[in-house]
Amino acid sequence: MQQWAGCLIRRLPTVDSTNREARRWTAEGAPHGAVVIAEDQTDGRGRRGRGWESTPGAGLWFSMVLRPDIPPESYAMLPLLAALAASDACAEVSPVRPAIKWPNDLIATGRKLVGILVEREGDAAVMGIGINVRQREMDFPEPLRGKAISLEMLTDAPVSIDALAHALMRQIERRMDRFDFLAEYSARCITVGSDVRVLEAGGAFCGRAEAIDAQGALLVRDAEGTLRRVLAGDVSVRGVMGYA
Ligand code: BT5
Repeated sequence: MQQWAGCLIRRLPTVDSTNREARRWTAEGAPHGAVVIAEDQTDGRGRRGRGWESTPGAGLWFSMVLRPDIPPESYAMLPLLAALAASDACAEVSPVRPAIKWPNDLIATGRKLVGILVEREGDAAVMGIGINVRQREMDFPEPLRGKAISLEMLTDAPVSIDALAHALMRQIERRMDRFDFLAEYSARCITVGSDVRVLEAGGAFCGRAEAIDAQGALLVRDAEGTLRRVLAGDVSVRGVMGYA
């Protein structure tokens, strides 16, 4: 049993976004490890203004408040920690261990299974994780069909959303307390060692992803041989999720 992760759990039938709720709660003093779980999100959020499709009752829509004792530059590692924790939590409750694509997409059979959104709220952070569990192909809106997948589509066996939530809390706590997961993350991340296309605010470039540094940035060798540090940006991996 974990010590602090899930010390308080706010379970809601519906909310705009569990991340927003956790941020409001953080501002009111929610403790380290407090969790918000909703059955439905009316305005589930992705990164950079994108949305997250949260089929009611069909997934784990989860946010945890973190008040970690880490230096500010280490906050960028939190999405990576979330990816490892979510991948292992899926493997605890189902036969699926999703692959990790830098920084925080979890994919299986080339489709997106999990989305992660970590946001700062004052000195704290909110770690938002969405895991598709029960959806069938037709439950996803048209643009996501063929691109999104759920645990039960992969296994054809029932998966307990509650057991998944508890596995996730344990996995987050274990890694937060040690905070030395870079080597493990690098070994398990399919982006490292792959040809990638990086889309940044200033434009796009292609190269080979060589490593991840201590701040969680992706180091990409471009066509001119220059090693470029990618902190934020959308990275496509050749051969995965539509990038030929
Ligand atoms: C993410 O953004 O993947 C972060 C999603 C985080 C969702 C969780 S749910 C609990 C917590 N509360 C929130 O409000 N958010 C967090 P990004 O990398 O920007 O990807 C967003 C894109 O993923 C969308 O533009 C769609 O293309 C795709 N997408 C949306 N919903 C999806 C789903 N259910 N399954 C797979 N892909 C989806």
